[in-house]
Amino acid sequence: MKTETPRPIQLKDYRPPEFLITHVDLDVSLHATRTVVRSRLKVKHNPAVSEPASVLKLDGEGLVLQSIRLDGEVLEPSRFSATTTGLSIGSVPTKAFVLEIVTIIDPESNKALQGLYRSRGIYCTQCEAQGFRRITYFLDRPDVLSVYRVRIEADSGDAPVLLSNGNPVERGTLDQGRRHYAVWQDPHPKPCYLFALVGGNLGSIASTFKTASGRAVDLRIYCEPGKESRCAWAMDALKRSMRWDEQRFGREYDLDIFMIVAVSDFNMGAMENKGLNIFNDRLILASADTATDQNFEDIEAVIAHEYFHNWTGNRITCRDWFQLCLKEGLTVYRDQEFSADERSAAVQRIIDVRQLKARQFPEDSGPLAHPVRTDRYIEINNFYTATVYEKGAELCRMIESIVGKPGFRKGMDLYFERHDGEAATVEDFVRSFEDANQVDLAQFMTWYAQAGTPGLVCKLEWDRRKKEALLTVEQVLPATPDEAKKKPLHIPLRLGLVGGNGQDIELRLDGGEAPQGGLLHVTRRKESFRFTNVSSRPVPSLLRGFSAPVNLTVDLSDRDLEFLLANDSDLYNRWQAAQTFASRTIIAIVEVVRAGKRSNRGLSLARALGASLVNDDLEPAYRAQLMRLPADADIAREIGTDVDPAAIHRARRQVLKLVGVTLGDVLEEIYRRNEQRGAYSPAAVSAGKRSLRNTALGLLHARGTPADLKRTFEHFRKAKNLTDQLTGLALLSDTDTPERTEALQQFHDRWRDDHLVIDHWLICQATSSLSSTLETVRALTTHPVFSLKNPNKVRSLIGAFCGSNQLQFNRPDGAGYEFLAEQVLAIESFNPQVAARLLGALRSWRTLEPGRRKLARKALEKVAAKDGLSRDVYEIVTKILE
Ligand code: B3K
Ligand code: ZN
Repeated sequence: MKTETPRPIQLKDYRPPEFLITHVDLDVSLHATRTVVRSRLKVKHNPAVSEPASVLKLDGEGLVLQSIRLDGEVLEPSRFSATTTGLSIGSVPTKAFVLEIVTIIDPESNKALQGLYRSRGIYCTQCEAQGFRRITYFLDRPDVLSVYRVRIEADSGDAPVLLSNGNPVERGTLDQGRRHYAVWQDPHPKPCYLFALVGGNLGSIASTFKTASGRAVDLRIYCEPGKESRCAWAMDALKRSMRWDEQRFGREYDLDIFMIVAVSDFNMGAMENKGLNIFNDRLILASADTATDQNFEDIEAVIAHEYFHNWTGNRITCRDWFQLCLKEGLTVYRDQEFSADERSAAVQRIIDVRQLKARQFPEDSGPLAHPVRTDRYIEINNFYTATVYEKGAELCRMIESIVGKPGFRKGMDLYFERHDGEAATVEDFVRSFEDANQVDLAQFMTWYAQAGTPGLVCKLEWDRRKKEALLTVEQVLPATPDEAKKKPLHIPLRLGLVGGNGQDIELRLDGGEAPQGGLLHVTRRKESFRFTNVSSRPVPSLLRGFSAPVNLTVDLSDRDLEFLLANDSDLYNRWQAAQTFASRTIIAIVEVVRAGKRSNRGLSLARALGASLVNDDLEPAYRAQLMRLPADADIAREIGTDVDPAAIHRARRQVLKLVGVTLGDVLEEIYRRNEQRGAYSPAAVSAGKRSLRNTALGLLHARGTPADLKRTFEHFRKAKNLTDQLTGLALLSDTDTPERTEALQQFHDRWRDDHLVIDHWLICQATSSLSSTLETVRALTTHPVFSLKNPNKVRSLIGAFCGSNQLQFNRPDGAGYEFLAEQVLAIESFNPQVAARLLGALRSWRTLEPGRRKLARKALEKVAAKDGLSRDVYEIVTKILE
């Protein structure tokens, strides 16, 4: 059967719902293969729709319908029709009515992990975006808000813990204790995508939190029995998040209990269900020997993110899925701010921008480009993207720059005041900032509607005689597949002019005005700004703090970059200067390498980095960021066309080695000085020291001497925490040595029974630069620790190979692409969402050199040719090939 071409859903077609469901009473009787769901819905016509409809159309997928009653009467088959996508009921009463529907579902065989499914024996749900329709017939759209009462029944032995949203109201036993039940009531009206249910044999830890107004909230984290001690960090992060939201945004928690459940099979990171967050267990469980510093950091950030959704997403939800950035972009902005406050603001900004450039910029410049508020989709799950999340967060940050921090808080307060309990739109959000601050954000709205990363081409001319500096700024707005001609944007451009003494020159515009906080508002395609009283030659420090998500071009010499790296008062821009210097150096070498010659560039870069490396005024975590060269993929993105991943890899290696050799003594000293003393702590300061030390180790390792190899192996062997152990393992895994074999074996033997730690072992092998990597990855797909059905395993092995191993995935023979196509097709038959995401690894295939490009196309065409493709994969593959 050939798939029917799926039709896109469009924002312009949005209509308010004809019916509302005010109350939902669910009774779920859990059984692994035959769960019975009885729903009782109070339905009414939507008063906002003038013409009352007579046909009620409910969404439903994969349900076995048992019975329907309307106002207590059994509905005859002639009154309704059920299809594979829903249920239509004709001639419904004109007044409010009650609908009772009984359906049966099979959680055990649900491998798409949407709706109700079982993960290692635990029943759990994932309803966002449209999973609720796999549990019962419903108006599965975010602008239908209902109050829920949920009764769950299960075998007492199979599922002693029964959870749902809201507050617990009742529990009891049945059938002489063989079965039991629990009833939960959630007083806050919510869309069905925030519904959750959990049942299983779970361990837990408990704590309490006293809110600012003095209410005690019961906190619980549930996990696989025996792993409770690994939940402590998550609990700590939760309490810090709750406090932060009170202090920074005046937002208190609003139920008596807040629960988190960690499960092992989860399509993404976590889910913000009201009062009952469900998490991928890799984002909950952590201890010194089972989690890396990065894991600890991720846990803290995601706990915060999901908790913050309670206000931005749950109390105020989205009117429709096109408004996804309203909750996601804003909540990412909030979690980034939290991390900046909890850790180092400068380092946090660098991490966030690095990620934005690595994930969002390629999306925005390729076939999958879409506006932050997308206006069409075939499968909404394909739009939980870096553009919606990370660029969406940048849009909030730009609003903050425009109205100032206090103005941002005023706008947020007004947003909560106006829209609490509602399903809102991006317009509602932006209007709150306009009204609270009397600013006009009409032009700014274009950021939400226009895809593509703007280029900002800047030029600074200094007139020594007049003591004036003229900055010209031009917006270059590249076409994207959906739109050729673009409008100029309102770009907040933060800048400084650094004088010869290394100090910022006081900014004064022609006309006397001093730009507030160094912020210029660029609003036209081309404009210029004249600064007066500039008595020494200024070096421009533009886009400080990365004040807008743009590609900056400015003509700076290597010496200017070195100067900024040493002097810029904006720490973000110092780091940016180092990155620009490094990528410029590597790209120059790539060209020489491709011409078959050798280059000896890189010494001045190494020396410039060396000067900052010994600057003890800079915190270790920051210095570690400075020393991290742009990744292969960053360089490929900078090059942009005719990309040869092998040449990039070689050039980058050469620079790594040169830095290692040039700064050897200093690096050895740093390595020695920062050794961990005392017990492990995941806190930012200790993690920062480890990060610097491990960066030093990597650079020393790059020199490639036997002594360096020995140091790396000893580092691995003697490690007292997983961060150090894995740093060693990853470096060894890149070498063709007996040490590699031994280290991998040791790690495997120690961790094979720990399904989270062993994922790192898969990642290390999948990201190795050895030419045997693809064969290794293939072999690992049949290893006992691997399972295609578990998304974490797929991401750790296949995702890491295709997404993070530029060199081996892009083998010149195309075998990497073929492997991806094969895996995507295998996975999509049961989990289309995960398969579609994997395929994104080929989104930049058109930037490759012709040989690889041809082979990548062939692999994509193979995927596209499959009959009966899921909507998820169909949408991605057709766009990528277009
Ligand atoms: N809102 C969820 C993501 C749901 C993804 C559905 N495909 C987690 C988050 O962003 O907080
Ligand atoms: Zn989110």
